Formats: sequence, structure tokens, C-alpha cells
Amino acid sequence: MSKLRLTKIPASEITPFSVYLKRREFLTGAAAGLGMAVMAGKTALAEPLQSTKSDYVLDEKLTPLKDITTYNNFYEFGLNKSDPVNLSGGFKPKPWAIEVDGMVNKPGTFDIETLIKDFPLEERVYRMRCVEAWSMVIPWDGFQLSHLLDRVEPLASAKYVVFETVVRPSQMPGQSGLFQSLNWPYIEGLRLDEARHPLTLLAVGLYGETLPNQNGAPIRLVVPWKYGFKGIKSIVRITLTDKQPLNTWKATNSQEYGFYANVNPEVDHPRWSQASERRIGEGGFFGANRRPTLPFNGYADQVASLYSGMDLKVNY
Ligand SMILES: Nc1nc2c(c(=O)[nH]1)N[C@H]1C(S)=C(S)[C@@H](COP(=O)(O)O)O[C@H]1N2
Ligand SMILES: [Mo]
Repeated sequence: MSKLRLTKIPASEITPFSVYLKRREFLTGAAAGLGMAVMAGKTALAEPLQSTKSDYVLDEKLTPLKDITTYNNFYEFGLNKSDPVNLSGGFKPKPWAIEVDGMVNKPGTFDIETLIKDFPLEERVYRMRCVEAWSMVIPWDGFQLSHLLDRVEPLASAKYVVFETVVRPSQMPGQSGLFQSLNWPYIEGLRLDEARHPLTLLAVGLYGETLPNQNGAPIRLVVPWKYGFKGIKSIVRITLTDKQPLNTWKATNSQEYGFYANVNPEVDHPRWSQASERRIGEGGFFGANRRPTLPFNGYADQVASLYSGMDLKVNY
């Protein structure tokens, strides 16, 4: 089994030129096949971001930008993988603020632009694994969730962090009665120690560009050792609590989706195996682009200790 390789690069290495190159790459991709996204979602061509290379860079081939931005799960815009790119053009991610409340000393409302200034952005390349047994390798731009948590000073009694997606049916067609699928708002949660782990990111961009609407603009959670549904998009509220929250997918079907959702090749989904995955954007006939799924999605060295003593077949 291939092990996750994390490349150490000095955090001081600012990469405006690579950002520039990526922007060129993006424009080329746009011309090649992103016509719809570009016309519909103006945010897809928003400002380049100034990120520094982080220590958390997976040394694997990046999934092409086109696949990352056209094959999405974002039920607020519809159930099909192409709905988010096609139906999110009217969504307005600016201006935006996140409310942080609950069991903290210093609750507050934080403007995204201010957060990006306060917490320098890092580019982190993470392997992402959807519960539907496909994966991508995505260069995110963001900051550690722990920085924001430090800012609000969680109380000693706080044990969990709850996240909430915006409810805006006028701009999110999947939230209107006609296409009602999940109960809104979309809710996710982490244990506080998971939320504070240095791998846990609040992403505001990818490929050096501000986050496209379909990927969760303007700010979304990224937890690379968990199934993709933990990565809640378009966050408006973060609440510290002492009770495990009921996350949306567990509420929808607790036989199939749990709270922890740690990537685990040994625990099958009731309707399919989790032992292997299809890498999106890589061609190949039949099984040629399938690869084995790794425990904790390849991040076991960093996170397995968070779960010592827990039965992960029970706590899925
Ligand atoms: N608010 C919200 N967040 C969400 C979802 C969603 O439907 N609504 N889908 C989740 C699922 S199942 C996955 S796999 C990832 C997909 O993220 P991506 O489209 O940026 O790859 O977003 C997650 N975050
Ligand atoms: Mo997913």
C-alpha cells in the first residue's frame, strides 16, 4: 500500500508565480470546457489568492480543475453531480460572515475578508474520499480551523463543534420545495479534538483561486481523513457544545452514515464496498483507475491516535 508522503516546504515560501501559473491553467481549462461554469458562476474567475505552501502537501497527481469544479455533491443545488456547477450561478458568496457561538468565552461574528487577513492562507494538497467510493486530490487554500477556535476560546466543558450551511432557497434551487431532498440547514459536527487537529482546514479557495460556488463558496470545511460529507460547504455558523450533534446524513439514514465517518476500507457501506475507490479525472478502462482505499484515507499516522480504544466498526 502506498503511504501518504508529506513534502516539507518552508512555510515562508510565498508562491505568487505558481498562483499565476495556476490561474493560466484555470483559464485554459475554462476555455476548454468550463464555459457553463464561467458564464454562470462569475466567482469561478474571482481574484487569485496569496497562499504560502504548507507542510501538508500530498505528493500525488492533482485532479484536474475541471473535474473538481464540475463533478460535485452539493444538494442545496440539486442531486446530480452536474447540478452544482450548472445551478449555482445565482448564489452570492459576498459579503459573508460566520457566527461563532455556544460554549466559548468570546463569541463573535467574523467577516471572511478579515479572517483571510488575520490567518495567512496556506496551500494544502489533500486526498479527498467521497463515501460513494470515488476520490480526488485537491489543492486547497485555507487556514486551520484551530486558529478560529483559539480566537473564540472554547470553554473547558465544550466537547463538540457544530457547523451549519446557509439557508437561502431563492439562490439555492435544491432548497426550494420542488427539489426538497435533505432537511435544511445541512449540519455537520466534529469532536473538539478533531476540529483542533492541524489537518482540519477551513478552505476559501482551490488551485489558487477563490472557492467556486459549487465547491462551497465562500468557506467550507475540509477534513481529509473523513468521508466527503463531513466537509460542509458555505458555512454561516459554528457552535461549540457539550453534546454530539446529529449530522445531516446520519439524521437522514443512520444505518448508512455515522457521526465519525472516518475513511475505513474494512467497514463497508451497507450497499457497497469501501475497500477501493475510483480516482476522478483519470481515464482507463474498467478497473484501471481503481486503487485501494487507505485507513483514515492515508492519514493514519497523523490521526489514528485520536481514536485509540474506540471500536471503529461501531463508531462509523
Ligand atoms: N452544505 C453541503 N455541504 C456538503 C454537501 C452538501 O450536499 N451540502 N455534500 C458533501 C459531500 S457528500 C461531498 S463528497 C463533498 C463534495 O465536495 P466537492 O464538491 O467540493 O468535491 O461536499 C460535502 N459538503
Ligand atoms: Mo460525498
